[in-house]
Amino acid sequence: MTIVATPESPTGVRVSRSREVRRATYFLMTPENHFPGGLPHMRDIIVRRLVTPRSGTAQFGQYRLDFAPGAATTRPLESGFEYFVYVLSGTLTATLDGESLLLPDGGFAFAPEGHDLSLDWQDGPDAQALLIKRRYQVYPDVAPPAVVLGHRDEALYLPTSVTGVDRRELLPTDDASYDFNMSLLGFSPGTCFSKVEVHDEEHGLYMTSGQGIYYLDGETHEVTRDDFVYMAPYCPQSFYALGPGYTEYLLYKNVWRDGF
Ligand code: UGY
Ligand code: MN
Repeated sequence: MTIVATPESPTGVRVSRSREVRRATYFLMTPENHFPGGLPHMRDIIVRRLVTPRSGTAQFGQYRLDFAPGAATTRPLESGFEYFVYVLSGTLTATLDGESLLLPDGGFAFAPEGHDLSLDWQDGPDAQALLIKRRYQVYPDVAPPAVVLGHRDEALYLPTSVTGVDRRELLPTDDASYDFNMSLLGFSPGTCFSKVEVHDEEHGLYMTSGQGIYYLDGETHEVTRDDFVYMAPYCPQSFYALGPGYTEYLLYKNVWRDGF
């Protein structure tokens, strides 16, 4: 395959063409392949399906939602699922069980299964958000999770084993009621994980800033802003941040269950 360096990336960052890749244990999808689509009851919202269970292994859906002025869900999101929404840019109104709340960029909301969530564009420029959709995995004698609302700026930085690598958790990680985590991982230029991870959990990774090299199951790939990476269970993975500037990604990870 020929790799051609080009300055014409939609994100304005100099990257190589032909970066899309799909392997048995992962895939990388760049903005060129964030195909616009829709879902019922989402008026004027462009739905870019980044991963769904149709990928073969993923047990969740992750979408980028683009809201033009006036765009809105015309009724609460499909019932029978839990949802997490994170605003990338612009402002949304999230209505949760009838109560409305402004979500500026960096704001997020978690709606457990059985709670109604609607999303509307709010005044201002177009808005973009990420949405996670999945079936809640009930576990005997574990209480269902509660609604969570917040903003990235309120999330605590947790220490990691590597200087220059930060981690912020947007959902409780020590409560087995929550069957997935959403984490913001931040990297100073030149930092990297201290090992290649292999674990039972799967990931949906969305690059929110910066760039770097992702090691995935024996190969390395350039990743940059607005790229999406799906990692199946047991996909060997590691990251090296290049800079310039801070690199960050939002990471989905299923937790507290064992897949039976
Ligand atoms: O928590 C994680 O599994 C995380 N360190 N993985 C990753 O960023 N690929
Ligand atoms: Mn991991």
